[in-house]
Amino acid sequence: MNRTDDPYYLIIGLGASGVSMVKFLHAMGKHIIATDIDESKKAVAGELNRLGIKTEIGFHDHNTFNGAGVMIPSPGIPLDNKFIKTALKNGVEIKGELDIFSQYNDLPVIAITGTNGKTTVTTLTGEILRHSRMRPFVGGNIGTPLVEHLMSEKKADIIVAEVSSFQLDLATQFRPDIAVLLNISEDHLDRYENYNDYTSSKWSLFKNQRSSDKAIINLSIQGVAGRCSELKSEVFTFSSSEMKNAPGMSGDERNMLEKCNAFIRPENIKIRLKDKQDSVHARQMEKLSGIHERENLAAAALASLAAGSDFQCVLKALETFKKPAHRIEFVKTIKGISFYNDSKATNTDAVIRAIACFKKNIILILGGREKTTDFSLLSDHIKKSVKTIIAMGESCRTIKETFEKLYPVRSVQTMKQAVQEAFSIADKNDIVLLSPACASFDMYESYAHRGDDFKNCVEALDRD
Ligand code: UMA
Repeated sequence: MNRTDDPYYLIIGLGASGVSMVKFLHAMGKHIIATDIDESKKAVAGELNRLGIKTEIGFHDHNTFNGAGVMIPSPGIPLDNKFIKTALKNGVEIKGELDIFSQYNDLPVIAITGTNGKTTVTTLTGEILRHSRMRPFVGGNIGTPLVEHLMSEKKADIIVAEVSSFQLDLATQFRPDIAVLLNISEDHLDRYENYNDYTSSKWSLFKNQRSSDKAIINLSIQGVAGRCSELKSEVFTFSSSEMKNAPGMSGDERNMLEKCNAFIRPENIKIRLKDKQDSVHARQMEKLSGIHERENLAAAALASLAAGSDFQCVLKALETFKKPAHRIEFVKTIKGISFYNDSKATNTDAVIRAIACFKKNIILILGGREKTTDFSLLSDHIKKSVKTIIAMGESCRTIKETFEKLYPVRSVQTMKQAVQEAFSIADKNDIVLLSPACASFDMYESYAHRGDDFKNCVEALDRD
């Protein structure tokens, strides 16, 4: 196909992101072809065909890629995909959903990224803004693609966007008014050449910001002082009191810590943002108990205050806030054994955070699809608190090889077996924690699907 004669948009992938993008660009009168490698997308494609959109399902075709004017891959599609690479060599332009969204959006944007905690902070920020009588559209990596706002009849006055590194990798125009970086730890190393590339992707959230924009950043992120000195935006920081004793802090980092805008201590979080100054006390944040959860709260509070909210609204939102499911979610206690679903823990840092919430006696269910994960990062934490590891999924063998000389490891094939095995070896007051450190796609459609299976298996135990 000759590109100059027929410059269509090629939407690659018909998951949540691709389908919304197709519908949006179609509504904007653009010429579109959509493709998905997965045969099972035929039903979705049928719906698009009825709108007059051409689809190629179950295969990708070099001709279609090479003939496109612009290709828009879904965030989950690696950019070293051979069809994409060849089309790029042939001069086809590539765009990501954040830039398409920015092109048409005229509302202020709060964008939230980080390895862990994005969904919690995005949700809580949305809640605080709602209490402030604002009408936020909450979307992005959290599940509702951002372009849905552009098609919605519902009035909004601010966008709260959860943003992933995959989305950032194709962002050249995206410029959030308020950008939040929660934390960075090892993740997605199957997609990035190395940890440094992943880190750079996260920091790129700030790259288009101007001096009138705001950056909200966790001081515990490695190399934070150097990175912050390069930002054009106004920087606000949050930190936990534990950082005071952190080894290897530079003089600049100590300086930043002295001046940080939200300081987290066991008894309270002291927050000050320009003329706004107050504290959230421990009793007001019982639902968010771990250090990482308090960091999430500090970040959401700062983002909301920066967007014009006030402390009363932060407190009101906290009263009604429910943590999103699959994050250290209490399921049930059966015969004194408590079950927790932390299926969203798809990297080692998230597992470390979960383990830290329980003092000891944990039976840990680990495993799934690996992302070139270094499981040994868990060793010290497992040593302190984990009685037995139950390994499942594609990474079962790697987990066994990493830990079996040091700790008891049992391998299982299914979630049902994992739950039954855990229950059979647990003593009263033990914790059974599903916190896999892996993606779910070897056995499930998503982490939510995996978490639901875990919960169903626990419920089934209770019925037996
Ligand atoms: N596909 C192809 N060709 C390929 C490979 C895949 O056509 O070579 C197709 C698949 O068959 C599938 C589609 O691409 O139909 C999947 O695309 P996708 O993985 O981007 O999934 P979406 O359903 O569009 O979901 C994406 C985000 N997924 C990822 O980034 C992996 C969702 O984040 C997001 O909620 C959604 O867009 C809406 O914006 C999920 C996620 O796991 C929650 N994110 C990662 C994370 O949080 O760690 C980054």
